[in-house]
Amino acid sequence: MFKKILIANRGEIACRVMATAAKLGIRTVAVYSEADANARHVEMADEAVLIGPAEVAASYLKADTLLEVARKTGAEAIHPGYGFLSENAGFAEKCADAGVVFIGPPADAIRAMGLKDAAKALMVEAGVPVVPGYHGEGQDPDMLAKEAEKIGYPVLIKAVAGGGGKGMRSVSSASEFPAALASAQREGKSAFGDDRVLIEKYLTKPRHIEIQVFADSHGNAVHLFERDCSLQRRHQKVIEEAPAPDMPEAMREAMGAAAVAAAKAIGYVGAGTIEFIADVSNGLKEDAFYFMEMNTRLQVEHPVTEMITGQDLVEWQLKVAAGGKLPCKQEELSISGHAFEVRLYAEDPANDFLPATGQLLRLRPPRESDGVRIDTGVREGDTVTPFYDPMIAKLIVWDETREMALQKLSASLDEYQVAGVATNLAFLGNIADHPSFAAKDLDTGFIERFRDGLVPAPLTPTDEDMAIAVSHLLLEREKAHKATRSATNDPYSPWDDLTGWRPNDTGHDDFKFEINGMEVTAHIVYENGGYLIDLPTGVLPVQAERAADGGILADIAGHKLSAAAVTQGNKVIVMTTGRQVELTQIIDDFDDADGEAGAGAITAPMPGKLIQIFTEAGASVAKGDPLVVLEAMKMEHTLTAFKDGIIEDIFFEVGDQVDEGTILVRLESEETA
Ligand code: MV4
Repeated sequence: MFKKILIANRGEIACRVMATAAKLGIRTVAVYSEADANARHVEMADEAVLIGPAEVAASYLKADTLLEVARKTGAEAIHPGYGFLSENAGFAEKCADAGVVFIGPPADAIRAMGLKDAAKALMVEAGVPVVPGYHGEGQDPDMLAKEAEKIGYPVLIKAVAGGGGKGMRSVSSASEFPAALASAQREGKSAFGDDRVLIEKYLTKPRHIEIQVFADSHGNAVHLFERDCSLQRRHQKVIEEAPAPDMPEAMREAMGAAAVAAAKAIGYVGAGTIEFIADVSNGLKEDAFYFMEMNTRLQVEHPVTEMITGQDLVEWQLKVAAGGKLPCKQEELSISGHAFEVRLYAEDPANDFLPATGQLLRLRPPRESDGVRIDTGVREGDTVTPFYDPMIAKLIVWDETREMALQKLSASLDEYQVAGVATNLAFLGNIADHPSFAAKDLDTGFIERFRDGLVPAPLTPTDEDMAIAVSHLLLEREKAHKATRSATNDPYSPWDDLTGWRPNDTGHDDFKFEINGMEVTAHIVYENGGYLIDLPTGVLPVQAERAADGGILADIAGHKLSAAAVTQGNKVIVMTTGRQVELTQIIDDFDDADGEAGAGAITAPMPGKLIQIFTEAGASVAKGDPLVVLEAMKMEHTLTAFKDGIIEDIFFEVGDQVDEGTILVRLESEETA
């Protein structure tokens, strides 16, 4: 076995590979870009080497740099993860030339599967079923039109170099064919530099079912059953599961045998996936599945296979790459229970799923257990940048039956807390809770079909939400007082009493929110170590304290609940089980009753060291002006004025270490100053 490997990747997959390496006693070398200096995968590795700036072309895709790092650190092998260089035949070759083992298939196997028409021809030869159609050399438009007629409409035109749906056009009748062909050719040319196409029978209700295969360099090959990845949105997988619901045993055996035959036909070694498309207009049938393409890498969704087989696929990869035999024979492998994986993304479902960036102000995954697994490359406080895939984590659940696993998935999603950046968490929850998903009404059109019921609508804050938001603001204020007092070390501080809430002089406070375009005032009166919150709908007694995990333990009129909240500008994001709601605070007077840590304060968003101060007491600043620079976790964070005003006070000096939530600067409105 290797003593040391280099992981030529980042994020969750780099961490995933390192977890198995650690288990096997293999040292790891991480590589990182400037944007990833503080990333989890860097922290997990035994050593890490900076390879360039944030842009992937200048860092994670630099084949020569990676090989140079492997040489310098003495890494014997390179794990490419997925994406990046994982399916780059040239890189696999370069590794071989440099005497470094590429933990993946031989370059020839990658090439054989790179072009759709050649791959399809190889599969036909190996006896693997392919979608009826034309995948020959000829590209004359009239000839192609005749072939389409022969296949029978509807047909699908696919660019031979295509992938991810690019260069793909469905055609329902002969009259549409010429225009669709021209358009597929144009897209193939511009996206892949290749305008050749193939034509297939168009399956109108397909399921994406893929088989995990594994081969070693001793001529052995097995499959590890199937994954159903039918739930996709624009060719992005959203939920994967294993085994495929309602798959007849005869079909499973036929698909497994076809996949092993496919792997053997191309001299495959390592982990691979054979993607099939199954026509489900008449349910799953053992003679209605067709080869689509082969992915010559470990896939994002490999954990569902691990959960149902009990195998560690990265361990298999490492053993096979080191020249060993497959850990199991086919007859030693079996399916146990059912697993789901969901991909938690930083993206905004309300905004056409646009990728989102920002700091993960709160990131609390559900409790991990035998049946609940989280694969992630980020932690609370990290930033999702625009440079890389915006996946935050994969949540994988397992249970004895699909129904039980689905319930566990739903409960785990409800437990997840993530705020600071828009995510698809609620969208995933809506799928997990959808009756048609429970009813196994799966095909690649599911998400579009139920789109309106799946894309979450923003929630209107309830009284309880307001009570939690106010509790959060009060607790933050409390913490800031304590931090400021201990930092300034003023023995005569008026805040010496550490018990109960610290009311202002009048013993009450007002917090104002904008709810559905209306101003709603929450009037607070402190009482019995808690407070009464007077809302338009009535008065609620509230007790609240910080939980150990930074959440809030609240008792709202006798309803005890555990919640969490984060402040982001004038927004307070409140999280309770299965629910997240955003409240907008109206901050119109910085010097009124909401006191010292009210909106007039700039607080440290995380613990860190002050490394620069741009302003001074009495200075006039404009909204957006930089005030101080906080260095936290090797990154610099410039805190700016959130509005025009006058600096009333700066509590620290350059070099001071401050806790999260500490007031650093007080900013007064010009008019009230
Ligand atoms: C198809 C198809 C229907 N009929 N081929 C999409 C990407 C590429 N890998 C193959 N794809 C499809 N090929 C025929 N003959 C429907 C799709 C398809 C699809 C396939 C798998 C998962 C999701 C999909 C979403 C849309 C279309």
